[in-house]
Amino acid sequence: MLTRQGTTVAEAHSLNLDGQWKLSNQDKTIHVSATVPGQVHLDLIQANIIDYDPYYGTNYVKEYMREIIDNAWTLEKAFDMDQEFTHAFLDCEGLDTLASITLNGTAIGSTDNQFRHYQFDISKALVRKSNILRITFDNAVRVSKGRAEAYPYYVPDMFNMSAAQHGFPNRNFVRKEQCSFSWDWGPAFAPCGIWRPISIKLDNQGLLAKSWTLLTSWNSTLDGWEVQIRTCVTSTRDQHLQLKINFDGGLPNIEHVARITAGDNTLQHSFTVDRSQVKLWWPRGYGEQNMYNVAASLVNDKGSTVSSHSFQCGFRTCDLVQKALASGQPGDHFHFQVNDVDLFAKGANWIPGHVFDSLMTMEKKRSLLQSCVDANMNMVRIWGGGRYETDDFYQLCDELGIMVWQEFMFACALYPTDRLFLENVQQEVKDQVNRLMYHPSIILWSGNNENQEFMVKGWDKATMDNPYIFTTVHGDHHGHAADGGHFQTIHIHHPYTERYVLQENERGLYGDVHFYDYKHNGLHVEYYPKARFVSEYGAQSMPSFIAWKKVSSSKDWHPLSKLSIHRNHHGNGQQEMLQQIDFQYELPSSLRNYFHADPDASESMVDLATRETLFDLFCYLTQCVQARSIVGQTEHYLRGRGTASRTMGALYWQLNDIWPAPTWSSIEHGGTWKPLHYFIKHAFADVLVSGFQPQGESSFHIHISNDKSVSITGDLHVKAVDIRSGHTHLVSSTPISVKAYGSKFITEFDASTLLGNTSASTFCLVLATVVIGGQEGIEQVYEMLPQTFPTRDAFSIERCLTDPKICTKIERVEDHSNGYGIHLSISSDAVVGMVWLEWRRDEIEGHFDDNVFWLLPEHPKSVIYHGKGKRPDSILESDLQVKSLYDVVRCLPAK
Ligand code: BMA
Repeated sequence: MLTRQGTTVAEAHSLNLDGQWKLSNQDKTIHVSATVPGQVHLDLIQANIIDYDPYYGTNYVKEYMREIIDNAWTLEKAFDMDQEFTHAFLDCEGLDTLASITLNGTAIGSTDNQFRHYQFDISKALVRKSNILRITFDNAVRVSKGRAEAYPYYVPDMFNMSAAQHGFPNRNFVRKEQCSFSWDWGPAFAPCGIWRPISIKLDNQGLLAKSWTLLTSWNSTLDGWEVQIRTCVTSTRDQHLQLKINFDGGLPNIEHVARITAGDNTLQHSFTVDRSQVKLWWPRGYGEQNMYNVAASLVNDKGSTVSSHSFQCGFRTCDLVQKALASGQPGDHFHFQVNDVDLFAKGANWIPGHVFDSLMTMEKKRSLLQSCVDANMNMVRIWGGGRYETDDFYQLCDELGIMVWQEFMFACALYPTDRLFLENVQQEVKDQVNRLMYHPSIILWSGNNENQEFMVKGWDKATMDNPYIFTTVHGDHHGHAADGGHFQTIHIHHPYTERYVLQENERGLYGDVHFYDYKHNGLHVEYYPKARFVSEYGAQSMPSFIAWKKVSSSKDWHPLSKLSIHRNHHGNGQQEMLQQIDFQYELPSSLRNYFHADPDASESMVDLATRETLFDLFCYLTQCVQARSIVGQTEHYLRGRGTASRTMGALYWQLNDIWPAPTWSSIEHGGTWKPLHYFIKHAFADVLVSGFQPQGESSFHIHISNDKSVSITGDLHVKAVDIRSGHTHLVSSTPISVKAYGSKFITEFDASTLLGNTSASTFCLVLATVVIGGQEGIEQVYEMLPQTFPTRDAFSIERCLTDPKICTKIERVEDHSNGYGIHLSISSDAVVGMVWLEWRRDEIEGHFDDNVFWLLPEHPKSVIYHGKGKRPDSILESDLQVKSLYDVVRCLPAK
């Protein structure tokens, strides 16, 4: 059960203002009911003023969508105040973004930052009966544009210059979710509204606690854990206050008395907890996620508890090791060390899960994070172009043992550096760090996404012409650079200078690396960087056709249709996916011609039913090539741990989607796993058997990576499988031993050894199985994802000409407390590649334990589907849709 950070006693002295409000536009032609927290768009949908799905087709660029942004919107709430108070403040956990607030006609304040927690003193304006609170939101797109124009120099923001994004420029001039102005995977809605809870907080017997923070940190001098607790209070009088801190789990209870004065005070108390008393918090796979409940309260000099607050905290150390390598070797280390253990970070990048944040429920976040766990990840990177997540999100990461690389919300741009802007940012940073610092899962606060790279590499000419202007603090106001005044230069520090100025092949020696290559075959290992830590790498794929169908109509079902191109915000993305398919699969020429045809001409090439089938196959093929490329790259990084690259992190781009569109995600909007997610699950397993062909060699190498805390010993069995006959023959059995957290080369085979007993001259499948004798004599079997050999050439799909007659059978269905399992067996008459299972019924939600695999004749495979929630009635085999490479051959266009 989630217990979130929360205030208890103060709740009696507060008024929750969430719930129903009224919404109106600037000229008062619209009056509708509104829900808070929320976004104006959602209220307009609820009231049927927007009577279509903004995510359908090209609706997101409809004129009315842009008019909503142009308007100013007022949210209004009427309420009575029944409780006694001396002090009151309006507590706004998040206003998006440019808000002016009045209470009973009196101006209370204004806001200019979506990510700040604003508190306004309303002690004088608040009355007992019929209060009217009004919050008006200005147009963020217009205001940011005005600021950019008035600014003394041009401050570039890369991504909005791309027409393919159908978005707005100048996002860097407003502290608002940067991708809400559009991104290369997302639409521009620039929503506004009260997006986080809002309430009124009242004093309790003259005392009002405005905030509570908690930090646990290791103090080597004291050889113990330092716990620091802080609360900011406003008091009507001088008084003594007792601060009480109660831990569970056998940790000491603390009482501390402090004298405060009338007005604002900060009460802070630190104490040490002995190391022997604490059970450490560990990332998943390394130990338990031990957490402690902390209840803090303030008791006044009359013995009454006047405020209280609770946290759930953990104890762990974390270092980002960046020391130089031993003498003579170039570069620095770059890896995380938690509780003194060096960790390989396995994970993905997290983006906002919906344009309208209030639709991104906790249940959806939980399901995504659980999908990270199910795919053996231990880290997510909260990318800097989105939003800081809710407390519950981080609490879930704490509980699941998922480490969080948390960025501040700046991405792919340079930013103003006048004092007003920087002060606003400084406050944002304080608010977010104070809110979240007690979470053990947050192991890094990172400044931004790719801004230094933007600067140093000169993505915009302006940064080359005058780089220093962007790293100098100046001026007191927006639009007024200091003239001759006090200048302060921000330096771009080591290792970022080295990381960006070195030659391409040396950059991986410092810091973390982002790597994208759309030009070459994604399976070619020689293009992957040899780097310490790769915090982004990725390739695009389509969403499933099932998902795409819901946002499109039949005329859009072609790889190069207007809609396909419109919704792919990465310019040239559709062509690049077609090219990757051609690199990796030798399609029948008629199919290839159809995919590459002019979309209008393609309509006359096939009938509607075939068009639908072919587009479905296109979506499937993009997902197959994405999975193969990205898992190939991931395995390269995992093998890199045991090499001179010293790779210790692989976070691919991107975990999730903001809407249904062609993007880099491994989980599509709605939660369905793409093939990539299933492949990643194999790659990130504790023990990985990884096969690949090194550059320029015809031999096939096998590595084993062991991410367990103990060494493994066992045997590696390698078999070659004849694709045509399905015949399997054992090539070799090799004893293996890999140390804890190690990775090493085991053996290699030349092509003739592998192909020896097969009828084919160039292709076979390689099956590698490691059998590990466990301590209790338990055997574990790991299968390498079968790869075509040689992987370096396109696999001719026409090799799969035998109809495999895939047969699926539901063996049994079982209900669990919060879901159900469907046990399936799948068999085939011939070797068949990339067998992909999906349910046709929307109400079946969950994922398979394995999917997208090679199936061998006479080797039926058992698969379990883990369904969420209540099991739908009568699930049948016919509800299952099965695709494979054989379908690609079978479904040729007529001409
Ligand atoms: C990186 C990311 C994102 C982007 C992705 C794909 O630059 O940081 O900004 O979406 O690549 O282009």
